[in-house]
Amino acid sequence: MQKPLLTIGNKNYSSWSLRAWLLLKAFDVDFDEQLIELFHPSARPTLAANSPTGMVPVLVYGEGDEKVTVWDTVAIAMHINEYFTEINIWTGISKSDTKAQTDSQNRINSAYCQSIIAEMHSGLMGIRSEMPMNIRATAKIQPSSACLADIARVENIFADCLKGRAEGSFLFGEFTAADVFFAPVILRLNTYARASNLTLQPITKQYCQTLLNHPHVQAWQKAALEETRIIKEDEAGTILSVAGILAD
Ligand SMILES: N[C@@H](CCC(=O)N[C@@H](CS)C(=O)NCC(=O)O)C(=O)O
Repeated sequence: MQKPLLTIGNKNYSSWSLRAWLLLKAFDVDFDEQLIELFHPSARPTLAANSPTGMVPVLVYGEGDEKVTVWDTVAIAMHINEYFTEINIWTGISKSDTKAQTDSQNRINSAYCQSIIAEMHSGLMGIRSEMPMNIRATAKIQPSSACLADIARVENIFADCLKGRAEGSFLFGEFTAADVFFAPVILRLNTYARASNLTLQPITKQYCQTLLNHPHVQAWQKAALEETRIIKEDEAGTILSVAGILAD
Protein backbone atom coordinates (compact mmCIF):
# COMPACT_ATOMS: atom_id res chain seq x y z
CA MET A 1 0.00 0.00 0.00
CA GLN A 2 1.11 3.53 -0.79
CA LYS A 3 2.43 5.36 2.27
CA PRO A 4 -0.05 7.76 3.87
CA LEU A 5 0.67 11.41 3.15
CA LEU A 6 0.29 13.83 6.04
CA THR A 7 -0.14 17.47 5.05
CA ILE A 8 0.89 19.87 7.80
CA GLY A 9 1.50 23.57 8.37
CA ASN A 10 4.47 25.59 9.62
CA LYS A 11 6.17 23.64 12.40
CA ASN A 12 6.83 26.73 14.52
CA TYR A 13 3.13 27.53 14.75
CA SER A 14 0.87 24.65 13.78
CA SER A 15 -0.10 22.87 16.97
CA TRP A 16 -2.68 20.57 15.34
CA SER A 17 -0.10 19.56 12.75
CA LEU A 18 2.34 18.69 15.53
CA ARG A 19 -0.24 16.45 17.15
CA ALA A 20 -0.94 14.41 14.00
CA TRP A 21 2.75 14.21 13.07
CA LEU A 22 3.82 13.17 16.59
CA LEU A 23 1.08 10.57 16.74
CA LEU A 24 2.26 8.93 13.52
CA LYS A 25 5.92 9.11 14.53
CA ALA A 26 5.41 7.86 18.08
CA PHE A 27 3.25 4.93 16.98
CA ASP A 28 5.65 3.93 14.17
CA VAL A 29 3.43 4.66 11.18
CA ASP A 30 5.48 4.96 8.00
CA PHE A 31 4.32 8.14 6.24
CA ASP A 32 5.40 10.97 3.98
CA GLU A 33 4.92 14.56 5.06
CA GLN A 34 4.08 17.58 2.97
CA LEU A 35 4.39 21.07 4.39
CA ILE A 36 2.19 23.97 3.40
CA GLU A 37 2.58 27.62 4.33
CA LEU A 38 -0.32 28.55 6.60
CA PHE A 39 -2.47 31.48 5.43
CA HIS A 40 -0.54 31.71 2.16
CA PRO A 41 -1.84 31.55 -1.44
CA SER A 42 0.82 28.93 -2.32
CA ALA A 43 -1.04 26.44 -0.11
CA ARG A 44 -4.38 26.73 -1.89
CA PRO A 45 -3.93 24.05 -4.60
CA THR A 46 -2.65 21.45 -2.12
CA LEU A 47 -5.43 22.18 0.34
CA ALA A 48 -8.05 22.20 -2.42
CA ALA A 49 -6.88 18.75 -3.55
CA ASN A 50 -6.72 17.13 -0.13
CA SER A 51 -8.41 19.02 2.66
CA PRO A 52 -12.23 19.32 2.76
CA THR A 53 -11.96 22.03 5.44
CA GLY A 54 -9.00 23.86 3.91
CA MET A 55 -7.17 23.20 7.17
CA VAL A 56 -4.30 21.03 8.28
CA PRO A 57 -3.49 18.39 9.35
CA VAL A 58 -5.02 16.08 6.77
CA LEU A 59 -4.02 12.49 6.04
CA VAL A 60 -4.58 10.85 2.63
CA TYR A 61 -3.67 7.52 1.09
CA GLY A 62 -4.88 5.21 -1.66
CA GLU A 63 -6.06 6.18 -5.11
CA GLY A 64 -9.22 6.58 -7.17
CA ASP A 65 -12.23 4.91 -5.58
CA GLU A 66 -10.01 3.68 -2.76
CA LYS A 67 -8.63 7.04 -1.73
CA VAL A 68 -8.95 7.59 2.00
CA THR A 69 -9.03 11.15 3.37
CA VAL A 70 -8.97 11.86 7.10
CA TRP A 71 -9.16 15.42 8.35
CA ASP A 72 -9.35 16.84 11.85
CA THR A 73 -6.79 15.63 14.37
CA VAL A 74 -9.13 13.57 16.51
CA ALA A 75 -10.35 11.67 13.43
CA ILE A 76 -6.74 11.07 12.39
CA ALA A 77 -6.00 9.63 15.85
CA MET A 78 -9.07 7.36 15.72
CA HIS A 79 -8.23 6.20 12.19
CA ILE A 80 -4.60 5.48 13.06
CA ASN A 81 -5.72 3.48 16.09
CA GLU A 82 -8.20 1.51 14.01
CA TYR A 83 -6.03 0.68 11.00
CA PHE A 84 -2.34 1.38 11.54
CA THR A 85 -1.15 0.41 15.01
CA GLU A 86 -0.50 -2.74 16.98
CA ILE A 87 -0.45 -0.57 20.10
CA ASN A 88 -3.71 0.83 21.43
CA ILE A 89 -3.00 4.57 21.32
CA TRP A 90 -5.37 5.35 24.24
CA THR A 91 -3.53 3.05 26.67
CA GLY A 92 -0.11 2.48 25.08
CA ILE A 93 -0.67 -1.28 25.49
CA SER A 94 -0.39 -3.94 22.79
CA LYS A 95 -3.76 -4.80 21.22
CA SER A 96 -2.74 -8.46 21.25
CA ASP A 97 -2.45 -8.40 25.05
CA THR A 98 -6.06 -9.43 25.52
CA LYS A 99 -5.75 -9.69 29.28
CA ALA A 100 -4.51 -6.09 29.50
CA GLN A 101 -7.22 -4.90 27.10
CA THR A 102 -9.94 -6.15 29.47
CA ASP A 103 -8.21 -4.99 32.66
CA SER A 104 -10.44 -2.51 34.50
CA GLN A 105 -7.61 -0.04 35.22
CA ASN A 106 -6.80 0.10 31.51
CA ARG A 107 -10.46 0.74 30.72
CA ILE A 108 -10.43 3.60 33.25
CA ASN A 109 -7.21 4.99 31.72
CA SER A 110 -8.58 4.66 28.18
CA ALA A 111 -11.71 6.63 29.14
CA TYR A 112 -9.62 9.25 30.92
CA CYS A 113 -7.22 9.54 27.98
CA GLN A 114 -10.05 9.98 25.45
CA SER A 115 -11.83 12.48 27.72
CA ILE A 116 -8.84 14.78 28.20
CA ILE A 117 -8.12 14.62 24.48
CA ALA A 118 -11.73 15.65 23.76
CA GLU A 119 -11.42 18.41 26.36
CA MET A 120 -8.24 19.67 24.70
CA HIS A 121 -9.81 19.50 21.25
CA SER A 122 -13.07 21.25 22.09
CA GLY A 123 -12.01 23.57 24.90
CA LEU A 124 -9.16 25.17 26.83
CA MET A 125 -9.74 28.19 24.61
CA GLY A 126 -7.98 30.56 27.05
CA ILE A 127 -4.68 28.77 26.52
CA ARG A 128 -5.32 28.23 22.83
CA SER A 129 -6.13 31.86 22.05
CA GLU A 130 -3.75 33.70 24.40
CA MET A 131 -0.76 31.34 24.16
CA PRO A 132 -0.46 30.36 20.49
CA MET A 133 2.29 27.85 19.78
CA ASN A 134 5.42 29.78 18.81
CA ILE A 135 8.30 27.40 19.42
CA ARG A 136 11.14 29.75 18.57
CA ALA A 137 9.95 32.55 20.87
CA THR A 138 10.20 33.46 24.51
CA ALA A 139 7.31 35.84 25.14
CA LYS A 140 5.57 37.66 27.96
CA ILE A 141 1.79 37.72 28.10
CA GLN A 142 -0.79 39.09 30.55
CA PRO A 143 -2.99 36.02 30.87
CA SER A 144 -6.72 36.60 31.43
CA SER A 145 -8.54 34.81 34.24
CA ALA A 146 -9.86 32.34 31.62
CA CYS A 147 -6.31 31.55 30.52
CA LEU A 148 -5.14 31.12 34.14
CA ALA A 149 -8.11 28.84 34.83
CA ASP A 150 -7.14 26.71 31.82
CA ILE A 151 -3.54 26.46 33.03
CA ALA A 152 -4.79 25.39 36.47
CA ARG A 153 -7.06 22.80 34.84
CA VAL A 154 -4.17 21.42 32.77
CA GLU A 155 -1.95 21.26 35.84
CA ASN A 156 -4.69 19.32 37.65
CA ILE A 157 -4.95 16.87 34.76
CA PHE A 158 -1.18 16.34 34.78
CA ALA A 159 -1.04 15.89 38.57
CA ASP A 160 -4.01 13.52 38.54
CA CYS A 161 -2.47 11.37 35.81
CA LEU A 162 1.10 11.45 37.05
CA LYS A 163 0.66 11.09 40.79
CA GLY A 164 2.36 7.99 42.08
CA ARG A 165 4.30 7.39 38.88
CA ALA A 166 8.05 7.06 38.58
CA GLU A 167 9.91 10.18 37.50
CA GLY A 168 10.14 10.82 33.80
CA SER A 169 7.08 8.82 32.80
CA PHE A 170 4.17 9.80 30.58
CA LEU A 171 0.58 10.66 31.60
CA PHE A 172 -0.50 7.01 31.73
CA GLY A 173 2.95 5.47 32.21
CA GLU A 174 3.33 4.33 28.59
CA PHE A 175 3.30 7.00 25.87
CA THR A 176 -0.31 7.49 24.69
CA ALA A 177 -2.33 9.82 22.49
CA ALA A 178 -2.87 12.01 25.58
CA ASP A 179 0.84 12.90 25.60
CA VAL A 180 0.51 13.74 21.91
CA PHE A 181 -2.48 16.04 22.42
CA PHE A 182 -0.85 17.90 25.32
CA ALA A 183 2.58 18.26 23.68
CA PRO A 184 1.73 21.68 22.17
CA VAL A 185 0.60 22.87 25.64
CA ILE A 186 4.05 21.97 26.95
CA LEU A 187 5.67 23.93 24.13
CA ARG A 188 3.37 26.87 24.88
CA LEU A 189 4.32 26.79 28.57
CA ASN A 190 7.94 26.69 27.43
CA THR A 191 7.41 29.88 25.42
CA TYR A 192 5.30 31.91 27.86
CA ALA A 193 5.34 30.59 31.46
CA ARG A 194 8.67 31.80 32.77
CA ALA A 195 8.65 35.09 30.89
CA SER A 196 5.14 35.80 32.20
CA ASN A 197 6.01 34.91 35.81
CA LEU A 198 3.61 31.98 35.88
CA THR A 199 4.40 29.61 38.73
CA LEU A 200 4.01 25.98 37.70
CA GLN A 201 3.75 23.00 40.04
CA PRO A 202 6.88 20.82 40.31
CA ILE A 203 5.02 17.87 38.73
CA THR A 204 4.09 20.08 35.73
CA LYS A 205 7.72 21.13 35.30
CA GLN A 206 8.82 17.51 35.51
CA TYR A 207 6.31 16.47 32.85
CA CYS A 208 7.33 19.44 30.66
CA GLN A 209 10.90 18.16 30.80
CA THR A 210 9.78 14.62 29.95
CA LEU A 211 8.05 15.80 26.79
CA LEU A 212 10.72 18.35 25.82
CA ASN A 213 13.26 15.50 26.00
CA HIS A 214 11.16 13.21 23.81
CA PRO A 215 13.18 12.56 20.61
CA HIS A 216 10.28 13.20 18.22
CA VAL A 217 9.33 16.43 20.01
CA GLN A 218 12.97 17.49 19.77
CA ALA A 219 13.05 16.67 16.04
CA TRP A 220 9.93 18.80 15.49
CA GLN A 221 11.41 21.68 17.50
CA LYS A 222 14.66 21.50 15.51
CA ALA A 223 12.72 21.71 12.24
CA ALA A 224 10.63 24.59 13.65
CA LEU A 225 13.78 26.54 14.43
CA GLU A 226 14.91 26.19 10.82
CA GLU A 227 11.77 27.97 9.58
CA THR A 228 12.06 31.68 8.88
CA ARG A 229 8.54 32.91 8.16
CA ILE A 230 6.76 35.06 10.73
CA ILE A 231 2.98 34.65 10.79
CA LYS A 232 1.66 37.75 12.54
CA GLU A 233 -1.75 36.17 13.27
CA ASP A 234 0.02 33.52 15.36
CA GLU A 235 2.25 35.82 17.42
CA ALA A 236 1.17 36.93 20.91
CA GLY A 237 2.56 38.96 23.79
CA THR A 238 5.84 40.79 23.97
CA ILE A 239 8.56 38.77 22.31
CA LEU A 240 11.62 38.79 24.58
CA SER A 241 13.85 36.61 22.44
CA VAL A 242 13.78 34.28 19.46
CA ALA A 243 15.85 31.25 18.56
CA GLY A 244 16.66 30.64 14.90
CA ILE A 245 16.86 33.00 11.96
CA LEU A 246 13.84 34.98 10.85
CA ALA A 247 12.81 36.46 7.54
CA ASP A 248 12.82 40.27 7.42
N1 LIG B 1 -10.18 21.00 14.44
C1 LIG B 1 -9.02 20.96 13.56
C2 LIG B 1 -8.29 22.27 13.66
C3 LIG B 1 -7.22 22.40 12.60
C4 LIG B 1 -6.63 23.78 12.54
O1 LIG B 1 -7.13 24.75 13.18
N2 LIG B 1 -5.55 23.92 11.76
C5 LIG B 1 -4.90 25.19 11.55
C6 LIG B 1 -3.39 25.04 11.69
S1 LIG B 1 -2.92 24.55 13.34
C7 LIG B 1 -5.16 25.63 10.12
O2 LIG B 1 -5.18 24.84 9.22
N3 LIG B 1 -5.35 26.93 9.94
C8 LIG B 1 -5.49 27.49 8.63
C9 LIG B 1 -6.80 28.17 8.44
O3 LIG B 1 -7.58 28.29 9.42
O4 LIG B 1 -7.05 28.60 7.31
C10 LIG B 1 -8.14 19.77 13.92
O5 LIG B 1 -8.29 19.24 15.04
O6 LIG B 1 -7.33 19.31 13.10
